[in-house]
Amino acid sequence: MKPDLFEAPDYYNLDELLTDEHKLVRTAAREWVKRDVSPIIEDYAQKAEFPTQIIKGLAEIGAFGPYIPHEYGGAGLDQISYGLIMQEIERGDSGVRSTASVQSSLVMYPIWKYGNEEQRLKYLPKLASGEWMGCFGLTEPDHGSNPGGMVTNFKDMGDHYLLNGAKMWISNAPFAQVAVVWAKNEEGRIHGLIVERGMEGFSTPETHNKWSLRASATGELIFDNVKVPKENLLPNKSGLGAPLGCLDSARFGIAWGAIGAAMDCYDTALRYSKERMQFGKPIGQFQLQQKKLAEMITEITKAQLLAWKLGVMRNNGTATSAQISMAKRNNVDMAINIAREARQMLGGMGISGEYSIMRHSMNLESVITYEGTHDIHLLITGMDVTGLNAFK
Ligand code: TGC
Ligand code: FAD
Repeated sequence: MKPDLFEAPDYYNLDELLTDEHKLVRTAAREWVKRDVSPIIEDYAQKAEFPTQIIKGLAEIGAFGPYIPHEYGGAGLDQISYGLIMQEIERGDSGVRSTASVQSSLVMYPIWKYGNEEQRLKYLPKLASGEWMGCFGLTEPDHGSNPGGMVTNFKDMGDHYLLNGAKMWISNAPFAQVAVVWAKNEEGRIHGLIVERGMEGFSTPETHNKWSLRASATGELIFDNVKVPKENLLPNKSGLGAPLGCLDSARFGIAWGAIGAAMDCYDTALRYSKERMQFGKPIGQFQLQQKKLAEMITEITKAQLLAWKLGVMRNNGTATSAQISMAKRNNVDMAINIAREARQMLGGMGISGEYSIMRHSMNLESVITYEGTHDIHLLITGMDVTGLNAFK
């Protein structure tokens, strides 16, 4: 892969909206991505392998639980810092950002918010340091967009719970020590359970043949009469709103992350347009190529504003789930369109692993699907503005 010469676009001087701490956090993440991710990521994507050696670095830049309080090992940062870290990591690769999103928003967040103090102290510091990695099991083979229909279930056996069922498309599953799993009790109420690798009857087969998010490990979670200790139930929230609350946090991170992927594609295409000569001119001098670049920087700038304002609302606790949903949908859609246009600007080189664009483009096909598909998010906004529910 070519050397990483990334320069972040900031067309509206949005840096003025950031604090010194935001900029420091972003610089640390950006430098780490340049040093430890960019040089190796294309190789790992080609091999369809997650580079486990970067786990320590992810922990060091605060990517595991950025907003979890210090007392539990987190970085104690605000939501905009969390967003900026996700942006920088996804600038390197969406699959690496997935690993960090899952660990932070889908594993640490529910343990922090829905767990008891013993659970927080047992799991969060080890997850923050990367000593343990986690995964989040909501999606099932027959229940993706409609997680409320899940069939994974647990029975109260007196001194333990007996868990049965299966989850699929689970990021980090093949190497996670800890899984936060959503299952129904005998009354059909959804609860979160912490399942640990090594429990009898629990297996995590890896999913192969992915053309997208190849540097992220994806797998199934299979529960065959798994005895889960009673103290592993998350006691403080139940019902579908519990897993969906975690998704709010992860979708917020994705709204920022997608900007990173888009910025990388734009920056690569802009640089290429000044260097690549055709018809005796740099291709950036042709109006059609300028139109592409002009539209890209416009859309990136709009997405940056959306993410920043959402970060302010997350910081003061006023962001609604529907507002988060809109930003996830808009920003991922923006990024996937920019990746497609940027790829065309590089001509044949656009499909080569010499550049990051094709990898981003393929990755974003997962990002536009997971954490709620584009269509599901359109329907969430539709429901919010009309008051009419398309899902019922
Ligand atoms: P509905 O009846 O609307 O809601 C059930 C209960 O949940 C509450 N609720 C929420 N709470 C918190 N945050 C949200 N975003 C919430 N949305 C809804 C709601 O108020 C209600 O509470 P209560 O107290 O009245 O019971 O549920 P529904 O069954 O009609 O479904 C609605 C729908 C379709 C929007 C929802 O299920 C949905 O979002 N589906 C998409 C599924 C999804 O996003 N799956 C993601 C799996 S995890 C993943 O993809 C990780 S990728 C990780 C990576 O690698 O980065
Ligand atoms: P389906 O729900 O079957 O949807 C198929 C199509 O139907 C979509 O286009 C959808 O928009 C459309 N559709 C569905 N319902 C409606 C409707 N009511 N109206 C209109 N259109 C509709 N899940 C986890 O729990 N944990 C993870 O860590 C995780 N990681 C993932 C990693 C990857 C790489 C991928 C690809 C997925 C991951 N997922 C994870 C699962 C992801 O959240 C689901 O794939 C996603 O929610 C969609 O579910 P589905 O694939 O079953 O599609």
